[in-house]
Amino acid sequence: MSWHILGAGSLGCLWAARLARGGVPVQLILRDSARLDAYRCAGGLTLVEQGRAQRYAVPGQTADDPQPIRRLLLACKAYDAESAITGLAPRLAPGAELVLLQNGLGSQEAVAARVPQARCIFASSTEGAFRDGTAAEGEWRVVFAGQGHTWLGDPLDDQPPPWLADLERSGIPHQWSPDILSRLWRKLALNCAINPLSVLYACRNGGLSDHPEEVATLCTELCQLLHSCGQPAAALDLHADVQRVIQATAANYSSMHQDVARGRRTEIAYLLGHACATAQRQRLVLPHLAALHERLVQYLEAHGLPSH
Ligand code: NAD
Ligand code: KPL
Repeated sequence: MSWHILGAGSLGCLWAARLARGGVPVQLILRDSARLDAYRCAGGLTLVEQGRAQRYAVPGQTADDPQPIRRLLLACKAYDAESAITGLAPRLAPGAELVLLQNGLGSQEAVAARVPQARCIFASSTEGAFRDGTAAEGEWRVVFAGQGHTWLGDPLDDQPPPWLADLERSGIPHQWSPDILSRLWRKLALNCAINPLSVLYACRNGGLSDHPEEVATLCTELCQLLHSCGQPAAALDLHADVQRVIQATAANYSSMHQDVARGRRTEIAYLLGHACATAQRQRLVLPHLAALHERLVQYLEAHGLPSH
């Protein structure tokens, strides 16, 4: 059974190349026929691993292709997920399964509400990849920059799907996680404690060691939020973990910092925005988190970037 992957970006291409290499049938869904033509002209996608580039002629198609979709990896940004699935909904076969690879929270529920007939599996990944736009192959050249792991789970059904064998065969490190929401909340909390400050102080993650009290206060409020959302496990030792990540990634710029530096839209609405909206819905007052959100919104607007 073929996989479809929507989003020929960093993670979409990383998954497509490995599935194809593992002998798993896979199709890439591109935005429109102009991009499909350009992709075909490039001869497929190129994955660079440990400095070695290899091309994979993964077949491409557009969203209006008539082929039914049974298994879909949604590999776009969180802010594109709902509209992307709306375009594909008529193609979903009965019993279709979707893997939602978006960072943060909020987009998964929006997608699931659009396609109630499909099983939605949420994913959280620590793998790292980026598009090497400077190369001749253009935007379909992806560099696998960071080994990591992908956790997959379904908040409504803890039975793992049989196709995890495809990931095994393709060398995609993964684990079925019966408590995927806890994992997504924990990642969201880490991102909320680090990414906005790294943007506002224009620093690498390690630069946050100069602001220990601010980080600690945010962690306290994030823990309050996690408890009030029924996610106490995601709050466990959050502050120590944030400090560990700051040290371990001291030389790196956070993903939000990188987006802002490149003039790209951020996923703020699904990270800090989602945290603040959830707190507000629960009438939970988290003043430092709210003030951080406000500062970030103003910063993004001042830099001509969407703040939602
Ligand atoms: P990306 O921007 O590199 O790729 C997304 C692709 O989706 C783009 O090519 C875009 O054109 C395409 N797209 C959007 N809407 C579409 C539509 N309707 N039809 C067809 N194509 C469409 O993004 P990415 O870096 O691969 O990130 C995807 C998600 O994974 C994000 O939520 C990100 O936070 C998360 N993530 C990324 C990494 C990483 O290292 N890149 C690591 C962990 C998590
Ligand atoms: O995930 C991250 C990101 O940059 O998005 C880390 C490194 C954990 C910082 O929040």
